[in-house]
Amino acid sequence: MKITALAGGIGGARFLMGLREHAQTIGAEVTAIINTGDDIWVHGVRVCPDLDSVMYTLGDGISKERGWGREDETFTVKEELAAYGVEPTWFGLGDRDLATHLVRTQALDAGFGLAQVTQALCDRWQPGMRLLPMSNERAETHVIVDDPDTGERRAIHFQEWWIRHRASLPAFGFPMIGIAEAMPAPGVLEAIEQADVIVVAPSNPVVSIGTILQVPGLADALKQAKAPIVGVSPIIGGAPVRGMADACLTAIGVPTTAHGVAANYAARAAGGLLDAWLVDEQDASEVASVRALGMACEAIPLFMTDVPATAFMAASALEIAMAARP
Ligand code: FO1
Repeated sequence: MKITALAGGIGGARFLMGLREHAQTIGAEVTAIINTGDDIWVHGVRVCPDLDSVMYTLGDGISKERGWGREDETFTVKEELAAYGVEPTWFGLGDRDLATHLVRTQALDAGFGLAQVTQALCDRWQPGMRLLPMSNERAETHVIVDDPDTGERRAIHFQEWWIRHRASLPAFGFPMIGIAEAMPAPGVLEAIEQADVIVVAPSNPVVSIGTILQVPGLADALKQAKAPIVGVSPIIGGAPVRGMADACLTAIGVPTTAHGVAANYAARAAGGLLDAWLVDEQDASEVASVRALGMACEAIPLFMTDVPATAFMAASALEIAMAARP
């Protein structure tokens, strides 16, 4: 069986741990298509936060307390850069993490595509699945805000909004600079076409999954896929489990509910993405209204408390997907 997942960073990485566990028990192979809209050039190196969060998490090198960057990390280079007054001082560039960015940047400079570079980095980390960037091209999420100092409305990089401002500035849109010229990375369309099941991880629906869906050709490939597509709600009890998906959903006028996110993705029967949707038991009251959207829906425990719990979520996702096969 071939499973293809769409995922972003921290929440996506945790979900992929469970999906890998379950895939190993059923002998399935997994390809994860990862959001690269968060990517950024800082201090002369290319940083891919979601690819790195997934790679480090699956490779057991992640900082468990932060959910990003490396465990046993130090920030000496960051301190030295700040001593020179070099911006952005708000970006948490770790010393161990820097090695990943240096290797990636040198390979990109040598002309290798991000998909190839990711595969090379994974030779070390052995994530137990194939990790693919959504695109090799640069398409960076920006956020339209009112500048807190001048009051003028302008676009800032997603990372500045997320890290420097903790997503506290009201967002008026999430333009992806360069998305029109982006293409699905090598292997992405094949992973969608050849999948037996496609799983949308409980990542941020706007700036992780929504960005993947904006890569030209990708959403159409999903709509035409033979595989059923199942999503896992990132919203439980009206709130994101972690991260700031609520700030993003509000910005695009979507209610921060399990139903609201399902409606935003929409049912494939209605020209949208999903054949099935898993919600947490706290949101069981929304199951009927999600089914009314034209997709299958079940309520199960969705807190990713540990790998076995997450593996159960993954198993349940595959089960409801196969039952909802279009
Ligand atoms: N998140 C923070 O909250 N503060 C940081 O300083 C920070 C640095 C950072 C460096 C590398 C990296 O791969 C991720 C980093 N993140 C940081 C997380 C990142 O901003 C988010 O994980 C994603 O972009 C959103 O999913």
